Amino acid sequence: MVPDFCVQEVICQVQGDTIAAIATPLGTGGIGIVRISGVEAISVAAAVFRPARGGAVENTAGYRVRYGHVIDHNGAVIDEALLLLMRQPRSYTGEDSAEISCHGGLVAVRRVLETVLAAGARLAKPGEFTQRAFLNGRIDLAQAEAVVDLVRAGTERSAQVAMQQLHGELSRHIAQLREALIGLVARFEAMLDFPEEEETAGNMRALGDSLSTLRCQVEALLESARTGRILREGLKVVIAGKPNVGKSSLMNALLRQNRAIVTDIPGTTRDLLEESINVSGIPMVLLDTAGINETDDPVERIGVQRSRESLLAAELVLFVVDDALGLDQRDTEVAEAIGARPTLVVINKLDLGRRLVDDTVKDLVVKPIGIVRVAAKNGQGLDRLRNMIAGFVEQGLQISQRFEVTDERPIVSNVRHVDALRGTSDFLQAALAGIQNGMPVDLILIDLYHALDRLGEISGETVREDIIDRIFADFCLGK
Ligand SMILES: Nc1nc2c(ncn2[C@@H]2O[C@H](COP(=O)(O)OP(=O)(O)OP(=O)(O)O)[C@@H](O)[C@H]2O)c(=O)[nH]1
Ligand SMILES: [Mg+2]
Repeated sequence: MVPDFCVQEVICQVQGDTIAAIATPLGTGGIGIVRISGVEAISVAAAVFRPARGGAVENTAGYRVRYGHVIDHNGAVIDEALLLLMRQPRSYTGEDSAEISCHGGLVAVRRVLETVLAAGARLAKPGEFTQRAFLNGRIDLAQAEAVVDLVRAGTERSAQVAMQQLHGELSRHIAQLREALIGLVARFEAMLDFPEEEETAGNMRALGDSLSTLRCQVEALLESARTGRILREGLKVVIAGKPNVGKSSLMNALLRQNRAIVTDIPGTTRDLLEESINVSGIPMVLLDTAGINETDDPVERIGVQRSRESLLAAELVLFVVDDALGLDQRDTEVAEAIGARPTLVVINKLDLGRRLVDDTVKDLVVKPIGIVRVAAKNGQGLDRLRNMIAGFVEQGLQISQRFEVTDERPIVSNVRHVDALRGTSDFLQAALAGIQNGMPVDLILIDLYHALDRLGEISGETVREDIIDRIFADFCLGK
């Protein structure tokens, strides 16, 4: 147990040099905010800010807004502004901090920042404010990452997940799992110390059961990751089919804009076209591809290759066939390229006639999740298609939502966390296999120590420094 005064001392020690950055987006806007943090934050603020009603800036209470002017070292007025001081440890970074709200726009905020830098602060690196919050123990790594996710969230659902993580729900859950694992490790270690007393078959079985339960909990978190990833990055939906069936027309119709070039010449689309759309609050990344086709044209060949590659990562395929043209060998080839990915069959050009029988098309596909007739050209049937896409995602989401409600498991949405959880699960599995095969306790313990390390990476307890640096480098400036 660390005595309180020590903690206080640590907090004082990690007050870093004084950093500053513009925290609002660059561009025309009503207000711009310059943020300052570090051991001299308050004296830097005092050097550049003159309160309208006089009095020393240093004496201003925390969380009290003051009105005044930003002045340069000659006393010239740079801007009219509001100043807010936050004293350590009660600030975002845990250090003394100040925020100057000045006029927005490209020039005004930049001039205020320059004045602040001239008064002794240095320009912050991307993510440095949040990194200090992490180093000062205000938030753990998972929470810091949630800050980025929240700022970048493109839909309400993804923002909710990020907010949940920022509040520490994931961190608390991971901490519980870690505590349980530490408890189990202690029991294994006790076996090493007192082998005669502890290492009975019954004892081993009980420990194995507890480990197995723990691993199930880790796996359940991993299962939630699919939902989390979709909410963060969007479901990958690939539009595939032979040339000229109307893939690009379908892309445009779904986007409600003329994004892709449409012509009656087969082989119009040569490259992948990617756009984000939102179906019932669920983000999706829609990909239009070159028609899959044997061809001698070198450019089209590359396009076809890319189409095939994009299918590998598809989470849902819209397999477009042409109702007027009917099926041929090329459709079979497309179906083969799609393989076992969930496939919605879209029979296009409904307006030109009904040649295709549902079942013959469906039979081509390994994993059909539905079939729908549309006319991409005039929008017929598109609402049904949208509903079917949304239905497919909702089905997947419900599974994780059930987890969330009954077990109060948070959703994991970060690739790094998924990787750490997978590693944890693998090491737990190895330990379980060790128990089953009657391995010596010290060997089982090695796997458990690894599992503990991997689990601790999520909150940042056991993560390498270069990884921490990389995480924060991904932040925007001023965060
Ligand atoms: N009548 C009718 N024509 C359509 C429909 N959808 C697309 N077309 C026409 O079919 C032709 C091909 O459309 P595209 O959208 O370029 O087809 P694609 O599958 O992207 O073709 P590639 O990029 O060459 O593989 C165009 O002339 C479109 O106007 C439809 O619903 N009805
Ligand atoms: Mg096209």
